Amino acid sequence: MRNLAIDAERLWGELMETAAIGGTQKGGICRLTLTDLDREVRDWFKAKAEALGCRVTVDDMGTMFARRPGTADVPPIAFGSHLDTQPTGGKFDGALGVLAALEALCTLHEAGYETYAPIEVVNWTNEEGSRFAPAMVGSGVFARVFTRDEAHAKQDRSGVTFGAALDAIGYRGAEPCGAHPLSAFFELHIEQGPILEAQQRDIGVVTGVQAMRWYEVTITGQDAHTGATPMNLRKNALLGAARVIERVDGIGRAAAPFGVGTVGLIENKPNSRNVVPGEVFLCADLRHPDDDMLDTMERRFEIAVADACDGLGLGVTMQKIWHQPALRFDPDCVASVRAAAELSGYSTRDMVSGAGHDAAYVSRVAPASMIFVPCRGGISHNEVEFTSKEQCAKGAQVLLQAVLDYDRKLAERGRATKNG
Ligand code: HGY
Ligand code: MN
Ligand code: MN
Repeated sequence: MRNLAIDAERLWGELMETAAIGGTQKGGICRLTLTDLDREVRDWFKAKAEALGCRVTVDDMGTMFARRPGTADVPPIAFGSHLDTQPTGGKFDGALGVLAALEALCTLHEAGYETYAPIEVVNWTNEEGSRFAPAMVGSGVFARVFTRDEAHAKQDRSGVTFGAALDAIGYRGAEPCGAHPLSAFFELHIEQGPILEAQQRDIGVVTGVQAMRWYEVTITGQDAHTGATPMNLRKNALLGAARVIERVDGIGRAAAPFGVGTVGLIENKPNSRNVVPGEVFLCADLRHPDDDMLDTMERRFEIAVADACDGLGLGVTMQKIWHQPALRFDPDCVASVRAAAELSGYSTRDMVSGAGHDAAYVSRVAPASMIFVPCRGGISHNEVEFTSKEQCAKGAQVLLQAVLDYDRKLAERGRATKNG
């Protein structure tokens, strides 16, 4: 087990190869979920996994499972992440987790190493939540947080439903999402923040994920002529939105050092140079490691929206569309990650994830944990996102060894049960 080592060059080559599927001028990736580009990278993943002798299955949310058999008839130890990206995503967010798992499985295959449990690489559908909100909807249905039907009915901003988009790329599988027991799940991901790089640590041992909530707000005023309408007669929805955006930033700052508040999506109608805007749609994102503190932020947000709109005679509707509580990962899985990093001789630090990940939902139905590697300047959800070949390789090596460590524990438990 000790001398099993992933192939850093092969992993890097596949990261760069798949980054070209939806590659952008600035070196990032635009590969939104359930688009033709998503289909293309899915087809690439399926072909690679089948070439390694894996059986690839797809569930009715489009999530893909590539299974390598083990010696025991137990649920698989899974590892993976997502292949969809943000519109201005980077090369590593999600892709590193799927391709490192594929690389680890390839390493086992080439060594003819027999694991106790089956090993399964997973590509979760729609982790980003950019085209279809909320985020992590494939793993969310898998964990029964959302129903399959409500997920399929979600519409993108042009009115296309999730279900129709899934059918359009031919990835609506037969397996009911969630009818797929797992012994454990491990996810490798770039940190997407500045801590590991600043502290020059190789590996983040992720012990949990912070709480996060999304709110959709529609502010209504009145379209009017920018030249002929006196200032005191206006109902300017965009002015109301500007005040809300400022207040959301203030709510994040007031919850320092861990609270964050952002408005990242806004649609202004009619968005014409000489029309006072009559309607604005925006989405607010509030997060904090502590649920009670996030409740306080949520109350402040509700007050801020009402204040901003009442003061300008604007109408407003608001709907919370995502509510993900803070969570802690399974101690046994976390211990396997820690043991794997120590075995590999890498420096570590424990951390709680600021970003949401599929492992967060999977942890509701199977023991799970995560591994982080640094990213340059802590920048992610940005085309300049970068993690070095060496850092990717260290993460993949820890992922491989963590799965083998957990597999050994499962085998010991299996033998103990057998011997009664
Ligand atoms: O929103 C998130 O944290 C993740 O990128 N889906
Ligand atoms: Mn991600
Ligand atoms: Mn992301």
